[in-house]
Formats: sequence, C-alpha cells, structure tokens
Amino acid sequence: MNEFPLTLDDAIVNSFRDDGFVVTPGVLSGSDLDRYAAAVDIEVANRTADDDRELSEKTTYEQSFIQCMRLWETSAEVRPLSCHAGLAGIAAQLLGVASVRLWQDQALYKEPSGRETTAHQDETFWPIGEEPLVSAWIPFDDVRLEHGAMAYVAGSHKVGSLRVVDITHGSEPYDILQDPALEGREPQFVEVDAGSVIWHHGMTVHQAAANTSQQTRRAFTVVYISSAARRVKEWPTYPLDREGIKVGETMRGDGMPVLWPAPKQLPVPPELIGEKTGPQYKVPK
Ligand SMILES: O=C(O)CCC(=O)C(=O)O
Repeated sequence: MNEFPLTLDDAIVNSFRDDGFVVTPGVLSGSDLDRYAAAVDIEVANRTADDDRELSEKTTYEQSFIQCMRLWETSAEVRPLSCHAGLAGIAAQLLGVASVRLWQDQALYKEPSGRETTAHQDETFWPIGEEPLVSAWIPFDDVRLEHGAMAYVAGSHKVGSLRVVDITHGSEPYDILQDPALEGREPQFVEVDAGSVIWHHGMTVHQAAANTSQQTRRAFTVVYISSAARRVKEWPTYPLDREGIKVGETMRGDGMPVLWPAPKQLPVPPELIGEKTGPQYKVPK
C-alpha cells in the first residue's frame, strides 16, 4: 500500500455519502498491484481451465464477465488483497461503522467483445436488507470506457431498494435505469487508473460498459459489510447458509472474517465444503 492516508479526507467521505460512489486514487502501489493481479490471473486460469467455450457460446450473463468468487479461500497469494487491512479500514470509514467483515471477493474479467454489465443494485440480491455494505472495485489495468468502465447513478443509494434485476438475462424487461424513483438520472461513467479503487455503496445503481477493446478488463472486487449486520430473509445464500446463520442472527464465521479493526494475522479460510463447478465452488444442497 502506498502512503495512502488511512484517515480519509472529509471530502472523499462526503462525496461517497452524497453520491454513493467515490474514487480513491493511488491506493495500491504498482508492485503490489502487479503481484495481486498475477495471483488473481492464476486463480482465474485454474478455475476456468476446463472451459474452452468461445464468448458467443456462453450464457448472456457469462458474456458480461468471467466471475470467480471467494478467491481468498483457494489462493494464499490472493488472500492478502481480499483481507487487506488498509482497504477494509477505508470501507469502515466510508460506511461510518466501527467494524467491517468480508462479504465476498471476486474476479470480474470482462473479455474482449464482452457485453455490458446490466444495471442493478447489489444488495437487493441478498437477504441482508439495507445493512451497511460497500464494494471496492479494483482495476488491475487502466480502465477507459472502451474496456468496460463502471458507471454509477449518483445519489441512487438513497432511494432504497428497487426491484431486483435479473442480470442473467440481457433482455430483462425491467430496466432499473427507467425506474421512476431515479427521476431520469443518467449513470456517470468513471474511467480509472490502475492503483485507484472505486467504491460503491450496496444500494447504488451501477452498470459497466461493453468491452469493445482487444484486451480483457481485469477487475477484482472486495465487498465489505458492517460486522453488526444481520440476516433478514431466508433466501438461499452461500456465505450465510454455509455458516448456518438464521434469519435475525448477526453474521459471523470463518467465511466472513472481520477485516477491520485489522486482525493480527491474515484470516484462515473455512474448509471448502462445496464442489468445484466451473469457476465457482458451490455448497451442496
Ligand atoms: O465489473 C463489472 O462489470 C460489474 C461490477 C459490479 O456489478 C459490482 O462490482 O458490483
């Protein structure tokens, strides 16, 4: 980590609170970033080794990105990024909470010609209500519009839960960007340099452009949730079901370690109890 101030300027925190997203420039140094990127590349290659499909043969959802989740559990080299105390400390400040835990990490590699990422709100996918949640979107390369830049509807985190978007279908009839609650506000595309991190609130409506370039857009995300967050619904959800967390209970467990305040040692991942199914590990039903 660079000499990035762990105590964020008020301007950054206020911008995040007003807009529901913010860029923190120069967070990760070039050498750290190169090391993390190489580790994530290896893990993505391992998890997709059996997949030789062309982009056009993939599902609509898979055409948005190659998604590999919970890499910290299978790669000791990725773990220091997913459990990075500096990043977790920033997450806690942005959310204004004393403590955050890991909700999930994932590689989102948008292949050349990869389609746009359909606009959505993250938190509506999970049975966690509107508990404080923030994502760090960490590009491994400079990301311009043509690579599949992210875009955010400023202030949309304040409108509350909109309808759940089925992002697996490009022809989803509900276009969240047309929801009257957003009053016609347009998403703002954010081009970003490697080393910077874009943070977005769990309720912010966001999307990503198609990748019209010849290079894979390599991004990694770490999603942090308040350590005091509770499960509010039944909906099957891997990290909660694996830990046996019931509705009304506070989240906990080895699969969702507290990352801020920083643990003395890197957390140890839980035993993998699922099968490897393509790029993911799935819990048996
Ligand atoms: O990287 C993308 O294309 C989408 C990322 C996203 O939706 C997220 O980080 O929540």
